[in-house]
Amino acid sequence: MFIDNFKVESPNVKYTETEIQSVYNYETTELVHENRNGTYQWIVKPKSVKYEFKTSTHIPKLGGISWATKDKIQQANYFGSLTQASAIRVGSFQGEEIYAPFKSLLPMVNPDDIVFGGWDISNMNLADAMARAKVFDIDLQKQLRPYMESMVPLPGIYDPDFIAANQEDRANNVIKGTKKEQVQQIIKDIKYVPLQSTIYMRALFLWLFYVTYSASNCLHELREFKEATKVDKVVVLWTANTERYSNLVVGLNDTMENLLASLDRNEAEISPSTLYAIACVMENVPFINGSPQNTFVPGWMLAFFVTPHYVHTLSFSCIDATLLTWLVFSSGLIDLAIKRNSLIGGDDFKSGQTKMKSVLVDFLVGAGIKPTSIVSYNHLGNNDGMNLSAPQTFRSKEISKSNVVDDMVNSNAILYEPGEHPDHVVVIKYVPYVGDSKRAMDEYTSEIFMGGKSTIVLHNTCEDSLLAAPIILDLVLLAELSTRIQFKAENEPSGITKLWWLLQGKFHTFHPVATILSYLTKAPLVPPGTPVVNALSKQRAMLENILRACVGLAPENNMILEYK
Ligand code: NAI
Ligand code: DG6
Repeated sequence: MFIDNFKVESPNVKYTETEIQSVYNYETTELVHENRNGTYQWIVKPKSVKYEFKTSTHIPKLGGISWATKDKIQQANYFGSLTQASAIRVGSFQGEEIYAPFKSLLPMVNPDDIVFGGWDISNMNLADAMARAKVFDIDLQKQLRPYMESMVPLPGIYDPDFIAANQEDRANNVIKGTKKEQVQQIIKDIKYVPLQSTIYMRALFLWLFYVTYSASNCLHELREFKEATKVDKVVVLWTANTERYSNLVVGLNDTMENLLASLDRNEAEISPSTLYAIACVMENVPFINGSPQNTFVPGWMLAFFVTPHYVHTLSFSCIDATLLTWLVFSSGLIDLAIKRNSLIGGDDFKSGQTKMKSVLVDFLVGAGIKPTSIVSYNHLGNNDGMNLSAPQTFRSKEISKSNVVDDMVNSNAILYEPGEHPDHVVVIKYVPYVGDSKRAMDEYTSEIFMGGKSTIVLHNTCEDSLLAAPIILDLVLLAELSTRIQFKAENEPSGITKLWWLLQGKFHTFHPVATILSYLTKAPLVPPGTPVVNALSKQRAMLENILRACVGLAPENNMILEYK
C-alpha cells in the first residue's frame, strides 16, 4: 500500500510552527584493542549516544506538460530522482507493507518551484541549446521553445588551459579580467542576477545550471535580488565541462590563506570551477561539483615539524627537513568552506555505469565472491564525450570512475590480501554519431568456489543527459535541505570532525563537506580523515536513516521481527 505522507507521533518528536524537533538514540559500537591476559583482543562495546535534531520547516520559495512520442502521449515525470520518484517503507498495517514517497520524510523544496539561472561560456540561448543537444522529442521541444528562447546564460569564466582545446569555438561569452575580478563578477551575479522567468523545470538539462533558492544570510543587497526573483536561497551546481586536474601546490592552494593570496596574485593554476566555488563559499551559497575534476584540490602533503607547535610544509624551507616528517591533509578551498561554514559537495554525478558498479561489486563481495577484473567501456557522441576525448580531461573522469570499489574490496580480507585489488580499467571513446545515447559495456570477472570463474557482461544504452538531470535536481534539493537541519549529541563522538563540532557550540549544522550527498556522486567528497563509502545501498541507507532520525524514526533495519 502507498500513502502520500505521514506524521510521527512520539514523545521524542515535536512539530512546532517553524521546525521539527526530535530526540534520537544512536545505537553504535565502540572498538577497543586491549591487552587481556597477555594477548591483544578486539573488544566491541555497544554504545548509545543521544542526539537531538531540529529541522526548519520553512521551505524556500515550475507544471504539468505532455507531448506526443511515436509510442504514446508522454507525461512529464521525475523518474530517476531519489527524492521525487523513490519510496521508503513506513511500516506494516494489517499484514501489508506501507510505503510513502521519499520526499515525505521531511519538508523539501518542490522542484516545480525552482527558478533557474546560470553562466555559460557559450551564449547560445537554451532553446537552441536544447535543439542542438537532440535529446528531447521534437513535440516537447516545440512546446518548450517559447519558454526557453529568451533564456541566455550569463558570461562564464573561461580558461582554455583547463578544458579540451576542442571547446574553444564555443567560448564566445566570457568574463574578462583577472581571476579576482572574475570571482567578484560571479558574486555580483549571485546577488543581482535577474533570474529568468519561471519555466518548466523538466525541460532543463545539460547546461551549466545553477542556482535557485534560499540563502538567508541576509546581505541587504540580496533584498533586491530576492524581490526581483522571489527566491530566498541560492544553490550553485557545476555541470560545466570536465576540467583537467589542478595541481596541489604548497604555498598556492594548500591553505585558505595561500589560496586567497594566490587569487590576489592571479595565479594560473586556479581553475574556473575553483573560482566559482570560492565565490559561492564567500557568499555562503552551497556549491556542488557535478564534474570529476578536483575543484576543491584536496590532497595529502608531506610536512615536517620544526617545533612541537608548528607544522611547516616543505615549500617554506628545508633547513629542518631532517626532523619529523608527516602527511597532512591540505585543501585551501575546503579550509575556507569549513571556516565559513558554507556547504560544499561533490564530485561527479553518479548516473549509470558507476551506480551499477557500486551495486554489483557490493553484491559480489558481500556474497563471498571475488571480483578480479572489472573492465568498463563506454562510447558517446555528445559534447561531454568530445571534451573527454582530450587526455587530460579524460584522466579526471578515469580517476573518479576508478576508485569506486575500494571500500567494498577493503571490507573483505577473506577474499583479498592486504593491498590486493581487482584489475580495473576504464575506457571512454567519442563517437559523434550516437549523440547523447551513451553505450556502456562492462565485464566483471570473478573467482568463485574451488577456482571457478564467473563472468558477467552488461550492456546499457541510454540518454546520458536524462540520467543526469534528476541527479542534479536531487543534489540541489538535498543540499538545500541539509542546510536546514541542526543537531547535537549528548557526548560528541571523537574523530576528525570533532574540532568542527567544538567550533559550532551546541546545536550545529552538518559538517560543511556534505557527505550526505554521497549517493549521488561517483567520488564523494568527505571531510579530512573521514572514510569514503561507495557502496550504493549503504549510501542510500545513510541518507534515509539520517532523515528518519530527524523525525524520530529508528533506522530501517529490515528485520521485520514481528513476522518471524
Ligand atoms: P556539456 O558539454 O553538454 O555542457 C557543458 C557546458 O558547460 C557547455 O555548454 C559549455 O559551454 C559550458 N562550460 C564549459 N566551461 C565552462 C565554464 N568554465 N563556465 C561556464 N560554462 C562552461 O556537458 P554535460 O553532458 O552537460 O556534462 C557536464 C558535466 O557533467 C561534465 O563534466 C560531465 O562529465 C559531467 N557528468 C555528466 C553526466 C551525464 O550527463 N550523464 C554524468 C556524470 C557527470
Ligand atoms: C563518459 O562516460 C561520459 C560521462 O560523463 C558519463 O556520462 C558520466 O560520467 C556517467 O558515468 P557513470 O559511470 O555514472 O555512468
